[in-house]
Amino acid sequence: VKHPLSNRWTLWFTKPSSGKGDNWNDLLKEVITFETVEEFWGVYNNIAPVSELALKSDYHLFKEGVRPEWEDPQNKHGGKWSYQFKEKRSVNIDEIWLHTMLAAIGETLEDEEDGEVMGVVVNVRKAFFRVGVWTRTIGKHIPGRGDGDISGGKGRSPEKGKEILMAIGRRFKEVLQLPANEALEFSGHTESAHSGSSRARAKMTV
Ligand code: M7G
Repeated sequence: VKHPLSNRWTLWFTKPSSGKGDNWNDLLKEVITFETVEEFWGVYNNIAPVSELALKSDYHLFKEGVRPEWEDPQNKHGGKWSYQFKEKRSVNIDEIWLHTMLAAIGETLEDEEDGEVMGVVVNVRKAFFRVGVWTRTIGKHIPGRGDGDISGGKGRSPEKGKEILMAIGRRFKEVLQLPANEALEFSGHTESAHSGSSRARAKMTV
């Protein structure tokens, strides 16, 4: 018996850059799409754990049809909640990433009708592991999408949009088992793209 997931999910991998000539598009690789719990474990049991990946690698687990990029139509008005684990030696990143993926595919990060969660990401960097949840909106009016088109066309008020994002942040913080005094930060992708890095200024914290 196979247990279907609510959505189909695609795993992506960013290869570490080998030199200067590589651009983002050459490094980002689609790995596999799955739609059942059993297929998820099959994939999980056959890929390298995060703790064994080289520096500058990423895993991205996104809803099928959404590329794990700022430029994707479903991401370009969005942002992400993220946290950097700086004590790389003491943190169990494999367990943290597993819990993050299970929260995504088990749809526990949001109420399903919210339709905000696009995917989850882990970045392996020299000074930290960064784990993030990408959302479709930044919880406010998106300019240029027509009259009254609030929060990406879901007919929400900016207050409601923000509340939904805050709830996702709080649930993600629980998944990461962070102490209350540690802050998860939200930032819009537009800022990330402009600053040339994900280390953009935080708009919300939880
Ligand atoms: P990062 O991996 O988000 O953070 O971005 P880091 O600075 O901590 O490593 C690293 C670099 O990868 C960026 O400066 C971009 O050159 C590239 N990059 C990352 N993302 C998520 C994207 C993306 O969505 N689109 C494009 N075009 N480049 C990206």
